[in-house]
Amino acid sequence: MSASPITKKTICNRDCPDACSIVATIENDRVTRIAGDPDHPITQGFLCHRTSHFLSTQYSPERLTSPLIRKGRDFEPITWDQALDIAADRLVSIKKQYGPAAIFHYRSGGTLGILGALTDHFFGLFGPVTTKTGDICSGAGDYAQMTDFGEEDSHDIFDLYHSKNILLWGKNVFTSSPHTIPVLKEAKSRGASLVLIDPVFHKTASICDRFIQPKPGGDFALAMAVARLLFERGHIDPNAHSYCDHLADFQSLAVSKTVAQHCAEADVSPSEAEDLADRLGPGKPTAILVGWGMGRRYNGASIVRALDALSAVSGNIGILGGGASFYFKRRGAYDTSFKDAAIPPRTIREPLFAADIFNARDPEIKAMWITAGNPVVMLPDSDAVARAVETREFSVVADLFLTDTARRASLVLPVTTLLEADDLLGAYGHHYLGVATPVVAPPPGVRSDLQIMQGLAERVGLGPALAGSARDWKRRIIEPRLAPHGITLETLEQGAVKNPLSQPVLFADRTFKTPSGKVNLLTQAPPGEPSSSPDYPLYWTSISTERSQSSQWAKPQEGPLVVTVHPSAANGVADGALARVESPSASLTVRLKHDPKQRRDIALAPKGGHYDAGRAANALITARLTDFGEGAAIYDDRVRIVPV
Ligand SMILES: Nc1nc2c(c(=O)[nH]1)N[C@H]1C(S)=C(S)[C@@H](COP(=O)(O)OP(=O)(O)OC[C@H]3O[C@@H](n4cnc5c(=O)[nH]c(N)nc54)[C@H](O)[C@@H]3O)O[C@H]1N2
Ligand SMILES: Nc1nc2c(c(=O)[nH]1)N[C@H]1C(S)=C(S)[C@@H](COP(=O)(O)OP(=O)(O)OC[C@H]3O[C@@H](n4cnc5c(=O)[nH]c(N)nc54)[C@H](O)[C@@H]3O)O[C@H]1N2
Ligand SMILES: [Mo]
Repeated sequence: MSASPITKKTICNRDCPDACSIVATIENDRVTRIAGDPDHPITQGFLCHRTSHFLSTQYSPERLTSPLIRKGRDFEPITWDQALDIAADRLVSIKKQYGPAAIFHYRSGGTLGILGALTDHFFGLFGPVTTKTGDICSGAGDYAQMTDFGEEDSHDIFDLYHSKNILLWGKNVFTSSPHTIPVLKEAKSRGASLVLIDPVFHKTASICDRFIQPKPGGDFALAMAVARLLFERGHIDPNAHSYCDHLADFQSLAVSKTVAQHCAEADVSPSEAEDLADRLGPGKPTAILVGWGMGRRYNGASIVRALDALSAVSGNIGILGGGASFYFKRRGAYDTSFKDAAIPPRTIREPLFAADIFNARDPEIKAMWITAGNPVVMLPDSDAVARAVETREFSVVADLFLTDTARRASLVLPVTTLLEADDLLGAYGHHYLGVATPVVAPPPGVRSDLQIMQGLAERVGLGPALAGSARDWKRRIIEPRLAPHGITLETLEQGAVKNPLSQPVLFADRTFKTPSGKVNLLTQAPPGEPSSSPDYPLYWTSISTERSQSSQWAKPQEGPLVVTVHPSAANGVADGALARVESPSASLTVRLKHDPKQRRDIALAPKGGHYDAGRAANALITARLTDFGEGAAIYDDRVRIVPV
């Protein structure tokens, strides 16, 4: 007899600003439907494309349900006891022979669950081992905001209802944070005007009143044009000197070129810069929503610093409806300081993953533990990353699938999905906190990351340090900061709660967490872009698509990667025809799509195409750092289209 359907709620743990509340329908222990929670203030009853299709991933026949050990070129299933015994033996012996620095622990964004901190904790206690530094995703932007404001957080998302202008500066909300759209639409209906500034034409332009399409990375020059206009037209906040350091030097930087020169560099018209200056000045309050993509450029940190400066000098910082919002402090309410005592003996810079691994000496990196990441696909210079994984003495990958990275490991451990997760979540696109509660049990043979680390800890004498159920750990992490505000695990289990430590308006008192207490305005232009050959005229721009979460596709992908260019950049290749995309050192076969709305200097591809299938954008991307912050300049490689 079949049981009647029940519903259960959980919070999505994907690497996404939205952290949605999901309502799952369960029949006979199987999830038959997932939908957005109508009671969650941000989710508002709908899910994104990729997560609405998640049940095919949840119940995919490809999902791993047993640990796998490498045997030559193949894998064989083994039991969990065998797998954990092998892992413990190898890690202990490598540590003994070479020291803990010979082990590299790499954790990425497969789940943003806060309990991931326990994996870090294990490796801190076991070693400390080598860990990653820098950040492929937001290193440059994080650096910029911390340098300028000493703090990285945002206004309450609903403060946008106070804005007269909202600048979506390098932000594709339709793809990357669809739950911002209802807020933007409501702000618009209350009178706000929306502007998109993005070299790529995309759907977000459709909800904006104006679309400015600068040269890739031209935002710094555009911001300087706007700054110069603000100074010339008297739109600098009269009190700016009282809360900004280096105002005169910033002004010198802005006036070092004419508005026309800055605009030519940015490839925009002076009237576009004037429009932005009017919005930031007399058009106040103006919120700048700083996107994540711009930071992934040579001059990425300087661009974000320039936007911070525009907001500050125009007096939009610290006011209702203003702010330069880049990131919401998603971990701020939670206390994971238990892991902070461990100081890694050395670090591998994430954007330079392969080179730093190959160059590591005394000791070399002998073992690697990869959790919640698919670096072969998602880090630049895929070929080198693949070799770096393949050539270790011992490498472990904890994942749901035999990914391009897992396929190169010695040992693969199957983990739980977002519907099976038992965890705590914050969000980097709003201030609501929530708990992930399993809506179904994982299939037999699958374990959570916590269970894996606990199994390993028991085998190496660290059992007591990691002991406790997921709920015990949630309680321990919630209590220190939230209990004083009357929020417990039980409160969060009732439904999402706004982080009581967050501010409705950030820096409302115009004091900043910098050493001087003032905004640290930038005073220098970034180093120029390295020269590139005219033979490779197109910026290789591989960005988020609604159809995947990084390398996790809603549906299996077949055929060549689809690359979009302006018709005049197609080098004679017809719309829909096959072509080669070539960089100076590598190439991919792709299917070309024409789009007259794109710039003539861009070749657009989705990020996350699989490597062994010949679809990985990162196979054409050079590993290099951004100007500051150890981010990755992954959108600045040049390619050309060649007929096949
Ligand atoms: N569907 C889906 N959603 C996702 C993800 C996904 O893979 N798929 N990824 C998640 C992740 S990992 C993150 S970090 C977040 C944010 O993910 P991101 O993809 O970083 O999000 P956005 O900031 O919305 O989009 C980047 C935007 O920056 C623009 N851009 C690139 N270079 C420049 C430039 O030089 N100047 C300007 N002005 N704009 C530029 C791109 O054209 C693009 O529109 O979203 C998450 N959401
Ligand atoms: N060319 C190019 N490269 C990029 C980007 C780009 O725009 N262009 N974007 C960059 C950005 S913003 C980011 S954040 C990174 C993302 O890089 P990654 O974080 O490496 O991205 P994913 O492909 O999502 O890999 C996450 C893996 O975790 C697995 N996973 C899911 N849930 C769990 C779990 O609970 N536990 C464990 N152990 N594993 C789990 C998934 O199956 C998946 O294989 O990529 C960066 N790389
Ligand atoms: Mo990211």
